[in-house]
Amino acid sequence: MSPAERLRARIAETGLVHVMAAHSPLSAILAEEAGFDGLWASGFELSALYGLADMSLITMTQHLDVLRAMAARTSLPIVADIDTGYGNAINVVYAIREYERAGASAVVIEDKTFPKVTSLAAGGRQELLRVEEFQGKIEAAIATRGDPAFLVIARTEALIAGLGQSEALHRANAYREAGADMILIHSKKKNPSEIEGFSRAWTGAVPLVIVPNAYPELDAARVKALGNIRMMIYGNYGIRAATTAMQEIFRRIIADGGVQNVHKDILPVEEIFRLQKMDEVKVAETRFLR
Ligand code: SPV
Ligand code: MG
Repeated sequence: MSPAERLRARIAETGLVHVMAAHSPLSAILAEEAGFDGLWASGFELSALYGLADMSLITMTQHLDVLRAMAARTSLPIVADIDTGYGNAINVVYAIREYERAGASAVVIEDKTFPKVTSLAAGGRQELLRVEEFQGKIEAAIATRGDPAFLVIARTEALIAGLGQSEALHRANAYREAGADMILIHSKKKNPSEIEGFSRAWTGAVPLVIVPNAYPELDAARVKALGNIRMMIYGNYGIRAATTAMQEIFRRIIADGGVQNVHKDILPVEEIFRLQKMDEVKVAETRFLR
């Protein structure tokens, strides 16, 4: 089975897959060891890793390089966050070829104009594409994929743009008609009311994807009860967790005037050796170095 087929099979088998954001091969390895079903090659996380705002500043090449490196180090299916698809439908054709070749099993394309503005920022300038134009981008993605199991997920930012549920439903239906395999519905409201309302109103034939960053109380049990959400993406938890740990430890090293205290509160280097598969290197050394 291709990774994309495995992702589809896992969705069918469990009814709800848990996809963890990753911004590096190491974070991808940690997500796989923790037991997630897939990886989210998050634009937000990679932008943050570069110390940049998530506003189409990272190039497709930079994103592909990290995705390829993640695919080389894990066996989990990767859902690529390709933002707006890097331009129009022609750019989408090129992007789909490149992402499939790099090892992605799915893409999420959002209906904002390029350059996109990150969704969760207060007062973000959120401009949406004409529905017909975005349908063309979805059709381009579907027509281009080589593996029919490769998932094309259409993301509507109608709620993020403040356009309300009926516009979100209208757009989601139009994207489903264009062939989208799933619809990602996003909200920046601090509670899940918009998402729960959308899910209850959604009678479309394709399942939903959510990214519960702004409304963390919407856990798997509540999601399962809604009945039509099949994928939960933990969209910025990897970079926030890593930043939490580094911020605390770095500050303590300065405050303590050395590493004499923090060393016992962080992983020993042997654990990093394990993640680097140093054991395999040792075997190869014994075998080949003469
Ligand atoms: C990302 O992780 O890049 C996302 C999710 O697209 S969010 O940042 O919440 O828009
Ligand atoms: Mg993103």
